[in-house]
Amino acid sequence: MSTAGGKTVKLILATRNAGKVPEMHAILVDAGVNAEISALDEYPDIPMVPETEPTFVGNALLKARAVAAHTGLPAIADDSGLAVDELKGMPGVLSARWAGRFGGDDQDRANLDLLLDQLTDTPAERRGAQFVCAVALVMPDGIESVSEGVMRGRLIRERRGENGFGYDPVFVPEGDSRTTAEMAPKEKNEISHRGIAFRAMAAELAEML
Ligand code: ITT
Repeated sequence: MSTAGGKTVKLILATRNAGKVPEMHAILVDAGVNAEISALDEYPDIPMVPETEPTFVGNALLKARAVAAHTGLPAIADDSGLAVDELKGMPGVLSARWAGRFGGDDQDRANLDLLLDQLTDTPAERRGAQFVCAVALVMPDGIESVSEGVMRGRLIRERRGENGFGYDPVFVPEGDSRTTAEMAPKEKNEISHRGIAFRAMAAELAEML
């Protein structure tokens, strides 16, 4: 395995979703960084930071700064969402709670039902949208770096596919005819806003070390 400077770097990924850790690890290894990554479930005493900023970059920085300050380790955080052309970029940073606060599986279903309702009268040529992801890296010495990824596409009228989460069942990326819920996870990562942003951040980190 190739590593930056041959040493292992310890990182905290500011998420309670432990499933993101192996994905991040693989992207870092590809960039030549051998990292030992922990998620927040290993630090139960770190308080949840409310995502109060109006931008993805702002929220990602909020989370990464809080975790770096608390642990003294390099911290990575992401924020993402769907920006719909017809809704002037919304739900944007409100994507996770667009239909209000439901929790659990009902949350994604309610968010998507509401979005489809809102776009009922919107014709095909105005159904453009993009997924956006911002990733922030905050080093203990205060150095910060932000990377963004965008995946453009269009919204269809009915759900298709079982993979993914959130708005995936109605999002068809540019250049494809399937929704991102009809793609294998690896295939989606290659073109996704999150994949693009994380790979850019991994390259930045490789440079810093
Ligand atoms: P964390 O903040 O704890 O990481 P989260 O995924 O709920 O979890 P976000 O604030 O990043 O938090 O919200 C992203 C929302 O945007 C998510 O709930 C989805 O509704 C939507 N979203 C983001 N990326 C998506 C993707 O790849 N596919 C489908 N929906 C996505």
